[in-house]
Amino acid sequence: VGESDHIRTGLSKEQLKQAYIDNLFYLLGRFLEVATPHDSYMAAAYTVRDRMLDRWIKTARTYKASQARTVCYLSAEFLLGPHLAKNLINLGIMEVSREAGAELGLDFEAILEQEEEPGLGNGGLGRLAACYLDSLATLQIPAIGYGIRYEFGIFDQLIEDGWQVEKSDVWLRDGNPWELPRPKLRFPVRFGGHTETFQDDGRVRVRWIPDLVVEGRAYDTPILGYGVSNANLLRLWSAHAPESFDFQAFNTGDYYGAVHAKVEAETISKVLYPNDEPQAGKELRLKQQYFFASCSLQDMIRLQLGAAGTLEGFHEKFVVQLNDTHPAIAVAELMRLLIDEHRMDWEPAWEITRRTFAFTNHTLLPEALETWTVALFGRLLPRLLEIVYEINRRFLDKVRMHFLGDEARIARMSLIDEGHGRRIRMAHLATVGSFAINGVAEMHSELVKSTILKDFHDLWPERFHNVTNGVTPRRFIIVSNPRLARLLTECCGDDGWVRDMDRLRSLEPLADDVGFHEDWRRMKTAAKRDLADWLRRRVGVNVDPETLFDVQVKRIHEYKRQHLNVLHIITLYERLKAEPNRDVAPRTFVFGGKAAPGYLMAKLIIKLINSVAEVINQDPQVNDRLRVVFMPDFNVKNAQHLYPAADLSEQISMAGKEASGTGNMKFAMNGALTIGTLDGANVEIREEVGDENFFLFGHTAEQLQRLQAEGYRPWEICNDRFELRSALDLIASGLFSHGDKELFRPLVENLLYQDPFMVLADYELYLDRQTEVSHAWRDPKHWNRMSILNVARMGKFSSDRSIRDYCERIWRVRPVPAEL
Ligand code: 26M
Repeated sequence: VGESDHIRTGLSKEQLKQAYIDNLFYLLGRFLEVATPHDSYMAAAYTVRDRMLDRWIKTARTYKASQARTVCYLSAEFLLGPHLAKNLINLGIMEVSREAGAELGLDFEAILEQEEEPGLGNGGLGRLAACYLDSLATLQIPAIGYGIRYEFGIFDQLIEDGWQVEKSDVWLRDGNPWELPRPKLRFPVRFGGHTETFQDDGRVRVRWIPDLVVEGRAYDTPILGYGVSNANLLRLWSAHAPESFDFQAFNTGDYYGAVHAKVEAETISKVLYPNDEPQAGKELRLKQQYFFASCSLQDMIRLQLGAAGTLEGFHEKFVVQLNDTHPAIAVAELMRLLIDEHRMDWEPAWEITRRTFAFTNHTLLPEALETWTVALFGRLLPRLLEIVYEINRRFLDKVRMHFLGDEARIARMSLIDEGHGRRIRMAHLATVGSFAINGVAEMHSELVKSTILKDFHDLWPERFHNVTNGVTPRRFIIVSNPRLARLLTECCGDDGWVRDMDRLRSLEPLADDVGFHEDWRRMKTAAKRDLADWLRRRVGVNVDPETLFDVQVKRIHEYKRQHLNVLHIITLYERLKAEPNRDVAPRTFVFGGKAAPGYLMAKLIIKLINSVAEVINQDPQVNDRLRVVFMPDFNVKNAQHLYPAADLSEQISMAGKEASGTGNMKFAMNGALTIGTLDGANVEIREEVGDENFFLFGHTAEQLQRLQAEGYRPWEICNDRFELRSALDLIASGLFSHGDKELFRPLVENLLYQDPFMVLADYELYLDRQTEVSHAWRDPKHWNRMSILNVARMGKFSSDRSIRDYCERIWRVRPVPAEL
């Protein structure tokens, strides 16, 4: 029997049917007639997984034999989204599986719907990591994703009485068929205690005596490439008490103490922190960071010693990308492992370390830059504090020499901020320990060099790079928008665009083709009907697919300015109330996004959106032309329904604040037009699609800076702008809060008297541009032309391009194709 005939590897319809029934029977103990939808999902998942394992093993063999450098992507978050559909696509068996399902009498869509997504991330940063895993595998790059196997991912969002309510995300409840536990792959991680020096072979060495040891256990998930045989590895660490604890308890009689230690150990990987910016340095968060950094490095060292028998040349076999500062502690941990555990001297250890790491910054917001108090850091990781001090001492000597004792600069660059109760600056540790530092969009990378890391750029200009973010067309076109995918394949003659998105340029000539416009309109309308159905069933609201779908979905943050969008809606509402027959383009406004549970202003913005929705949707004078919907529990699975249906994508952050944005890319590559500021990757999207196909508005980052420097007085803007004042008054009047004048006061007063993200400064420009959007909408031919050109010109924003940039400019790695 040849391999392709095998029940676990074959891709024909008959083989898939056979394998499904086999898995249903032998893994789930069920048969077709009694299988629940969840049983069916599990059997389907195992059927797909079998086919992945074959590729995975062969890939591992190929990589090992090639001796190529491995990219290790260290990230506290991986927001993968549902696996099943994505893996069917990447295996190239979506259609044949659908047919197999039909012949078995299964409801294929219902099976896909069963999957609970692994929400192991907050938003952009975690989703980017997932897109990069997809592209790494597709580009056949030897790579491992390393992270934390949180038992509870990002909370599920409920909306009750317009307020966000958080529910814990028990994603492992029904089992996870995509992962393989590796019980024998485990590493100890120490916490607390103290250090001692001792003599060893005439040299002084350091021993760390911890008061807690936690064990990290590996759980592996295969990550398939698209249309290739390569399958890479995502290895997530779960925290446990080492088995010896139980014996200790038995011996000392301290049963309670042992149980307590076990609970303490297991707490480390219990829950994802639901903030997308760090606040009050939480001890558990630092433990999580060190835990997964240490396990991952120990694993790399194991692999290196297994293959080469020596740690010399480690940096030639591994390159470690730090996804923001969350894993930056790895810089000090690799030093510790090399020096304390593998008895290396400082200089060669530092040489290896500095040539191993590269660091990506994802934010400029000062409140989001991670620091840890020396007190907490030293108590939890005493040996690592010593190493950080030594890295700093040697580094500052260099700075002193280079800038001849420029004391102010030395204080600014130190790894220790002495100004605010002594804190370790993790971005500085990451920068000093890396051979390359990058931002995530052109504008952001320039700002990194000129603001937060300016002093470092003065010292090492050659280490600074830009790699503009991208998103995977596999998930965000093929899985989420199959109609568009089919159309694109038809136009291009084949599906080559999926791996080479620049080929979509061949659509440009069709932008004026009447027949093609008809196809485009049909596709969009169908997607909008699907979304309308979904919203009716899931959210209980009716929307009209004929209206302009105006969508803003992303985490709720003041800097992202969802409230600017709301002010536009209220102004439209007031205009219609004042002039009921006024001719406005009918719109459906869709919002979605989670607020950090402790971020009160963000939660109040959600309440405001829902309150405005309640009033407007019930007002018969306007509700044929205005509708407002808040889609609860915005996550990857739900998001997939939105991108295909959006006409207008809201990317309206305060200029200079959004590092890149990636939702902006997902919308534009599905044919939505963007209304946006000159911020993050918006700048580059506009460059690519053309100024005339992008609704730009707002002050530039420099203009806003100048305004602020001159003394920004938002209330004065209000005095001049009647409609703005009136919109704020309407909120304050209690119209949207059943007469309660207090409810939204904090929000209104914040805008009037602080307005830290300059919403009011951009209000008028935003409204004017929105008026143009409405005019443009009235000319469907023109609108469709713009929409087609957006899709045709978004090739740059495939994460394949981003990963190629990393490979060529930073990692210096090449594809290693695996053969089946
Ligand atoms: C840190 C400490 C404690 C708890 C949470 C955190 C934390 C978690 C996520 C901090 C930041 C986090 O993410 C920031 C983020 O998502 N940044 C976004 O990254 C995207 C990918 O580069 C960009 O497109 C977005 O512009 C940027 O906001």
